[in-house]
Amino acid sequence: MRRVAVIAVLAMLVLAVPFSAAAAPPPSPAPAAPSTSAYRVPGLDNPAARATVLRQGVEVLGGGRDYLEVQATPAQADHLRASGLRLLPLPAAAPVPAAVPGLVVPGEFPIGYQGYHTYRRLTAELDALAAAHPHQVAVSSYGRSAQGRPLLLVKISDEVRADKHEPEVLFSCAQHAREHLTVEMCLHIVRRLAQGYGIDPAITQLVRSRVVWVVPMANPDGAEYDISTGLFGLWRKNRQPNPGDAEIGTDLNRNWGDEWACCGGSSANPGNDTYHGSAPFSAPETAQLRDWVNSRVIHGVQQITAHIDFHSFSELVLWPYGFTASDTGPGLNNFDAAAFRKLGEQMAATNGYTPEQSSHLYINDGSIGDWMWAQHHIWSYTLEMYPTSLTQGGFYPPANVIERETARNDAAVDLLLSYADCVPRIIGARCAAR
Ligand code: CXA
Ligand code: ZN
Repeated sequence: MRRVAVIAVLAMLVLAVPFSAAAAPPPSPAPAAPSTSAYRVPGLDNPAARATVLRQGVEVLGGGRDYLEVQATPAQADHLRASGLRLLPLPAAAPVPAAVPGLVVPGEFPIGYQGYHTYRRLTAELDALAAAHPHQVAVSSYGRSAQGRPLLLVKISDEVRADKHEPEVLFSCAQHAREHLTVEMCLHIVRRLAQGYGIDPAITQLVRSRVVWVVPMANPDGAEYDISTGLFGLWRKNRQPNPGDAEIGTDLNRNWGDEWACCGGSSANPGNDTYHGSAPFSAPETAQLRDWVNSRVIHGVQQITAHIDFHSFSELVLWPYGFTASDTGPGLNNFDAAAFRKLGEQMAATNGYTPEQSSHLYINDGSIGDWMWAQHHIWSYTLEMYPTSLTQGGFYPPANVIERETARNDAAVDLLLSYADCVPRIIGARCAAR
């Protein structure tokens, strides 16, 4: 019934009938959990207090060293209060933008967000960049999404058509559908390297000595779904059906094959936002990105040495492992942990983010970073972008922050690129000659 009403409203809007914001359709095309509210939970400066929150099964939206922002049902909120925690009410996680009457266009970003790129606009801009810089930028795909969209891959190099023997660095964005600011981050990286090459000496030097790969929208079906009504849907997962279950989607950043579903850092319930999928790499989006990363092993040597997976929000620099609270783990010794920490701290010093091992935020299993390290010893970081709180827009900051908040990471990106020949150099260690 409601669906019919929504379609009727949208049909009217397509006919360009203005309407007041009060008559807007519900913000979420598919509310994940009925009657949940968002709260900030302060005072979580120790693992025990954080565990109390996470045990309730609330949805974590963001957080820092001593707080989490969560989406909770009334019953969960009561439990948390009963265990002595303070819950500060927050604005809705998916804002209904623009209190002024305006047009809502299905499949487009709302008013105030039109600087963001839909999949179609992203493709067009990348093609234009490749056409303007044919020797430095090449656009291809590493497969297709569950709904058949080409999964975009950008290569940037001084001789993009050659297979050069240089350290390779990967930047990936938007595994999570609603984290649209990260798409802008990846696009910013491509633009800056392409347009700065031959003009800015530091950029020219980086592009000459590295091969840069960019996956600007790892989850295009989810990103498009999130704006499909013209208002934000707070969608996180991909859009793959789950056989035998009405709930849609897998959390791509719980679907990677290292210690998959091992440790309570993901959900076995297809209706949950951190559903890990039916098996490791059950999502076509992760399986094909895995295959492509594996294909960069040449003569037994993985060419990619360093990686950033961009997320939002919380302003954090995170590193493996996520599946264990321990600083070390299989294939990750004290020495590796020290290098991860040192470079993470140095990146954080450039952008003002908070650096920490990812499991210290919360235990997460099946993430991309754990797999990149465990499988390939790629120095993989997760950057959680602006803002730090739902009160500043959460997943949906307005488009007027895009320029500032993407440029904010330029120095961190350059630092990772500059160490990509030998990350342990940062703690004074040496690397084997390539
Ligand atoms: C994250 C990612 C990778 C390792 C540790 C933590 C955070 C990320 C997530 O849960 O996948 N947070 S987010 N963007 O809010 O979903
Ligand atoms: Zn994310």
